[in-house]
Amino acid sequence: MKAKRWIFGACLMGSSLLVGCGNTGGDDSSSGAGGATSAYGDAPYEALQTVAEERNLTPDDLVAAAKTFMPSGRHDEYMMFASGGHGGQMIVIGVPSMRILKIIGVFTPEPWQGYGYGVGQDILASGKVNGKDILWGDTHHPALSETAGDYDGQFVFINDKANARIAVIDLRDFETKQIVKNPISLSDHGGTMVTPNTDYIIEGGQYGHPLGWDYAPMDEYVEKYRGMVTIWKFDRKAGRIDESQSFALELPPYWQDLFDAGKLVSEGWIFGNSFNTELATGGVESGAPPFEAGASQRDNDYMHVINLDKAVELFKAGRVDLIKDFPVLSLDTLIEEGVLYFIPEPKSPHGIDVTPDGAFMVVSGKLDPHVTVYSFDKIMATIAAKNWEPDQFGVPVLDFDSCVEAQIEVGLGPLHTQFDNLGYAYTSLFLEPSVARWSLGGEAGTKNPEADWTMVGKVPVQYNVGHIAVAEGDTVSPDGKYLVSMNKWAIDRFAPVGPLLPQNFQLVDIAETGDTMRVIYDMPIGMGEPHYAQIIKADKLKPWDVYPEVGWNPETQSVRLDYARQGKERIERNGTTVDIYMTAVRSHFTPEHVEVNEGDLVRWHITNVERAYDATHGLAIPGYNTNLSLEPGEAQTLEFVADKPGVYPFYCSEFCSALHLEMMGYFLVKPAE
Ligand code: CUK
Ligand code: CUA
Repeated sequence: MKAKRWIFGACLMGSSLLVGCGNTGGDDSSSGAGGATSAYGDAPYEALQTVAEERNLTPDDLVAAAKTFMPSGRHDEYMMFASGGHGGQMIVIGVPSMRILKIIGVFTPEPWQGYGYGVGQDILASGKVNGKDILWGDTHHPALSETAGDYDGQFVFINDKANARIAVIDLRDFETKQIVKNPISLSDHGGTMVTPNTDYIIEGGQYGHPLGWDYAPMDEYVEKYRGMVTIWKFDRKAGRIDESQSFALELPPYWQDLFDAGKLVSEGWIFGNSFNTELATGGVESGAPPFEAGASQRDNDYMHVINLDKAVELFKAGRVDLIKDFPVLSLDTLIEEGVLYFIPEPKSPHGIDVTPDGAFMVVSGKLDPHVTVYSFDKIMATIAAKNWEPDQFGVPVLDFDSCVEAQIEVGLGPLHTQFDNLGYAYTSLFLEPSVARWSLGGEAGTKNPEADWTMVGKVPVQYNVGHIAVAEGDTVSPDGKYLVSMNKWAIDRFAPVGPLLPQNFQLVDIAETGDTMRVIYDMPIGMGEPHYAQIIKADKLKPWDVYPEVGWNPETQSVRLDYARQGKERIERNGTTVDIYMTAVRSHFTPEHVEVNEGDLVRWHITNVERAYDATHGLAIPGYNTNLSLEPGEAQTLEFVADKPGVYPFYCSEFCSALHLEMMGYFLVKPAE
């Protein structure tokens, strides 16, 4: 037998790798997974072997393929919500198949969903900055809504680092419902993270600047520049952030990086990390150290420990200053009332992650090969003992040794940490690049065979990993099983597509204990630079098949008052305002002729009156930058001035039926005399 005939070799040795290989006849019970008759007749395993040989696949390749292959019609066990980076969207991906299911327009117009071309216009407009339309965002951290610390599948939030905005996406229809602009900050990064019952959404700042966007010269950095964290109140019933119940905390102008919310024992507290406690202000052109050196001089930066419950109390008691009409708890108030504490953390950290039991906070310094684990109990004891020294702003800096539980050497360039169901933590190592697995201590440490707080193993990834995401990894009870490594560099992984390469999401099988971790899939992400993602059990999501009622307005999640009804289609003129009431159903628009005069204000109300699953229609109007996606039941209103005379064939942009091409009409704009 030739060495490459390994499949049957394994089979003959009694391996259970190939189910039923001893009987490849027509017997349903043994001719393959699910017992179906094979399309390859009575020799499916020979066919598999031929493929393996022709394509030079190893047995490991075949196992990886089997683990990630999703047969037609079968659904993934998990769904991943990944940021779209500077593409400004959110990407929904099935796990383990890594198939893209949807790209949700968030800060960026998305024509396929009609988002920003009629529908969503108001939502995008609410994200204006200084009255300017900002039609992109740099999305970093999605956060699924939680109930009692567990993803509940109702909402997902995401930040825009570039403009300090937060978006709310409703998972009943997977559409963006709200964009909130931070009134005092131009830059955010430590968002979004939610508290265990999604009462609050956390948005930390990033680069220090005068709060409220005022001007101050760089040499007034220490006096005038500030950091911040904003606490947005989420109204779950309304499905919206309630800006009137939201507030911010003034922080020193260290660059706040990421935040995480306490849970279980640490619920009511939030934790952040920072870099540039050097207060470097750059200026390489005039001989000052460049930022990357200036901000990396000290051995320590400061972890931020914030008593959120107390901050909320102070806000409710009115202990705030107003900056641009937004309530802010001043640094002095935070210090006076014992809301804010710092703890030294190793050099230039990136990321902070609270363990599932809420007992430990994990920080890693990009320039330090360790992860540092802080104990919540010890932090509380250190605060109670007043074991601190003030920093230059007067914030108590707690004694490092009294707060630290463990330091574990994991490797070069540690960034972000995730947790699983086996009592392991995983830390991305940007420089190696690989993902390290290490064992937790405390309660969680009893779930795996290793000693507490020890390095267990590593899996190399390709290449330069940023965040990692474990299934249900940010909850109080992670599922483990799968980890996705979000790699910044792809170099040789995919066929070249010019100098701009896709990012590489690698799926890692982490179901076994010890140092066994296997990369089982490479997925190119050809849009934006996804930073973080969260992975939820798919059966927690209960999206609508069709909108609950005909005439539905997805922006408000309620029926429109004056939607276009079937049988009541019409065109109404009132002076120079023309209201068009139109319906769409397979395979026609009613009415099909719409004539207005040059200069008329057109209000085009259109309803998809279908009740059939997936019977979506579009409305594309040439020359007017318009495309709607009308899901079954959806009603929309477009408004524009008919400023250019002509004949505009409008049409349905979703291939909805055999007569879809005929689903069109004429919009005529008659020239003024
Ligand atoms: S960040 Cu991009 S890899 Cu914005 Cu959370 Cu770390
Ligand atoms: Cu309706 Cu195509």
